[in-house]
Amino acid sequence: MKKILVTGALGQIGTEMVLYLRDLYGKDNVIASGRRRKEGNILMEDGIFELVNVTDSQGLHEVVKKHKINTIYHLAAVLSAVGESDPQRLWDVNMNGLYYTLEVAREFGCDVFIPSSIAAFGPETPKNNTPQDTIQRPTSIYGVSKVAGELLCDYYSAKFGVDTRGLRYPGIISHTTMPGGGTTDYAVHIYFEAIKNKKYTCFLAEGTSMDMMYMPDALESAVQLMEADPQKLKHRNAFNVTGMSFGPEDIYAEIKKHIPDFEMDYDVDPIRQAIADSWPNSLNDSAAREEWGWNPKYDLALMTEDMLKVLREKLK
Ligand code: AKB
Repeated sequence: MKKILVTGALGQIGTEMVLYLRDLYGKDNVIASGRRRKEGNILMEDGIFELVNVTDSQGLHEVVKKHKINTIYHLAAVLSAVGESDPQRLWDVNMNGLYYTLEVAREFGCDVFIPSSIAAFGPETPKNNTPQDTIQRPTSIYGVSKVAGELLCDYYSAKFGVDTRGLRYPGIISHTTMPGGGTTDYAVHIYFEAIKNKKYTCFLAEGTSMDMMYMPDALESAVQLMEADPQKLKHRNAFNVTGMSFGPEDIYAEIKKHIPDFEMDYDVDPIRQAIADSWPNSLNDSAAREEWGWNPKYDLALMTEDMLKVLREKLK
């Protein structure tokens, strides 16, 4: 029987991951955790929520012990754009948080899911059809923490036998919880603004292509990887995965098919633009497809249809 702890449960992916895992494994077997409570949030009312700051190893240790946790979905992290304004805090949360998680996993024999990111690549990486195994010299502190995290997971897996698995997530698009301070966030904001104001000012320039994925595919991919036969996995901790690749002008054109009077202009943020320019345009995810059957369901057209349908209801 799985007993799962989700760190960073109040974040964009965490909130939906907890609900998804509870559906699969049972409400009482999935413990949500975060560094503060958020009254009114569904996770405060339905199932167990524990206060856990991942930079406090003792607190993490106590919760894992108390609930006899055997699997950790470690989602607590500071994202790319906000990380550039406080690199020291990013390092503390992303690196010390991961180190304490791996240590507690080693001690209690837990399996660990840890997302890496397209940020693990850099300007010297081949930009198009980016291979699974290639140059990784990221220039953002977030990217540096992601490469270091991939390596640390490889180490814990080889040295201590901790079953660590991970995906290089692209930008994740969802309608439930807003992302907090990423470079790909525009692709979420644009849908909300299209419904609310029929106008959006994009902080990335036209032609900035990046990989993206719709939340249902992101949730399914994590569980699919965690349930995959270990004998078949050659790349445990850092699978390239993507659902689609587009730039601001493509998502704008797709939304405009549904909202003809939607308008978009540009006010480029140099910090986020520099980060986006250092990331790939499109990933090659054939290793994930071959080793554990990755097969995303949503492309830009299907995702846009669904996002607009849900948000129209929600923002009515
Ligand atoms: C970000 O933009 O920082 C994240 C990511 C791609 O890891 N969404």
